[in-house]
Amino acid sequence: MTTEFPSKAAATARVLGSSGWHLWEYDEVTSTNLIAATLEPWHAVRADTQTAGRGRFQRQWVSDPGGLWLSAVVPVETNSTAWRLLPLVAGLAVCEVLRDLGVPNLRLRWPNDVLSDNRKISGLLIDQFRAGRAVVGIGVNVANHPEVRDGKLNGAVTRLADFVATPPSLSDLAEQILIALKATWKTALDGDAAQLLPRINALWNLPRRVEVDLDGPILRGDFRGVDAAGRLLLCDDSNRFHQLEPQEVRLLRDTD
Ligand code: BT5
Repeated sequence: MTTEFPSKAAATARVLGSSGWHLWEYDEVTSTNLIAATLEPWHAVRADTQTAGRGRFQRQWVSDPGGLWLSAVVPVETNSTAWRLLPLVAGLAVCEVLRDLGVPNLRLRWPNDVLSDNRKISGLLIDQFRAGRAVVGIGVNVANHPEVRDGKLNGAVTRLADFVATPPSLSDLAEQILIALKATWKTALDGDAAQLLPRINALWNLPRRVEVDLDGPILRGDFRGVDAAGRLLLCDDSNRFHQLEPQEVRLLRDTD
């Protein structure tokens, strides 16, 4: 993956109050994750649109105007416990900000989707371009309509404006999410991930029947949440208990 420069350079990064975040804002980029790739920790990139927004496995992420397309650089030791928890800790931050703004029935879908009433409102994509830091890509539908660009998304997506008469500006929403992310991520970095677990596990709507694709073998059973090491906990239909490393799990499908 090559890192890129935006079509129109932002003049300077805006310092976000006392949070320590620096926010670079652009009109249009390929992907905010690629722009953030060369930045230092606690720098973030927001763009009004992305021409090559990405999901996992090189899936396309529709990034039409009116949505929040944000990438935040955070410090992390590769393969540490905190590293394995990063998608969940970031998802927690996004969920809590959206909940406080008034989005109802929020839940996480393993590993990186945020749903409201089973419709996707946000997706996260973690990249690592350099040792010691990760890029947390966060897409949130705010007032945009991705289903207009991709008809397959009809009925499967929702947006902040469906619930909140006057959503915050995209810059303000970026700031709120960055502040929440820093708070949750610092807790994980300090080795206190266990403190976040009840908040993360409350977001799966447990118990939940699932099918887990281990890149070939399929396990069926009850999803029991995650543990403090970031492992997915599953009790299969033969009553066997599994602690699955995140990288073992290609897909977790709800079956209820
Ligand atoms: C994700 O991937 O959900 C991660 C999306 C991350 C997007 C952010 S935006 C800022 C940063 N820069 C990037 O280039 N990416 C990150 P995944 O779980 O693979 O889901 C992708 C699937 O979500 C697609 O195949 C569609 O089905 C669906 N999708 C695409 N655009 C969507 C949208 N705007 N809202 C809801 N669902 C969408």
